[in-house]
Amino acid sequence: MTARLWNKTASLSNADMAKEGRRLGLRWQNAKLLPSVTGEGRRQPILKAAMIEPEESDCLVVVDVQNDFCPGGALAVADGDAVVPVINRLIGRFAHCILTQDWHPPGHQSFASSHPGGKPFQTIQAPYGVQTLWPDHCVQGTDGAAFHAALQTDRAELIVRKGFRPEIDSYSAFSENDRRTATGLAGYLRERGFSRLFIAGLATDFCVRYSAEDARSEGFEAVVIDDACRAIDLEGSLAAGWTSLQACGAQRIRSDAIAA
Ligand code: VGL
Ligand code: ZN
Repeated sequence: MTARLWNKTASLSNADMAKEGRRLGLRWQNAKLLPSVTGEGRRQPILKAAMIEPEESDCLVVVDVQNDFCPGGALAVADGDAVVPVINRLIGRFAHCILTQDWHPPGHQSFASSHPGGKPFQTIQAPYGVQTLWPDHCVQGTDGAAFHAALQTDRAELIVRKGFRPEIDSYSAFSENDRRTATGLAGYLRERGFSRLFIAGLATDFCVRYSAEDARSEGFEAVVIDDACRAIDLEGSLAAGWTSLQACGAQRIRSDAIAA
């Protein structure tokens, strides 16, 4: 399937077309510059860019779409529930999908309430490095830890739970915050033969970011679906996240780049 990106009256340079292709998250190498004739009879460039058609070796990774990260939840991400319809459409488009679930025991080390005088969003020095303190959230078995009720979870082939060790937080779906303890996901995905991961969910600047970065270090292609994510954005963490994602070779696309 192709998407016609451009058919304006003004002539556009190849560079501008490439820029627009990138803005829309389309792969320039799949794009063709075609001459055409407008109503005014002038030849105009039209960018025809291939939409992404999910393949057998692609897996959609849906990160932490849980009640506590949605409005009304303990660690609500602004507009967090807006990702649900977008992700539901994506789940219908991919042959394979997995979910992650933040899953903390009561009294978890990442909770501000576990530290005398600790305040949410403060940072502390954990044995493994700097750790942000959070409000109590996603406690195992609670409604806050459940997936958003409207999320279509039926076709998920795996649910990865993370953050269950009392002393270690885990943002990434692959590796806990000590950067040593593996969740086992890389091995699972490799054994399943996946090579490209499409990542969506909450929050862009924490669990989505670190999952995508670790996906890259584990040798997977990583594609972050921007409008299927929402951010916490603590002191510039969203901008820092995108910079870091770009540096590690993750792609950033919009969900409408994935064929309907
Ligand atoms: C997350 C903070 C604490 C996330 C999880 O899912 O991004 N953020 N726990
Ligand atoms: Zn957490």
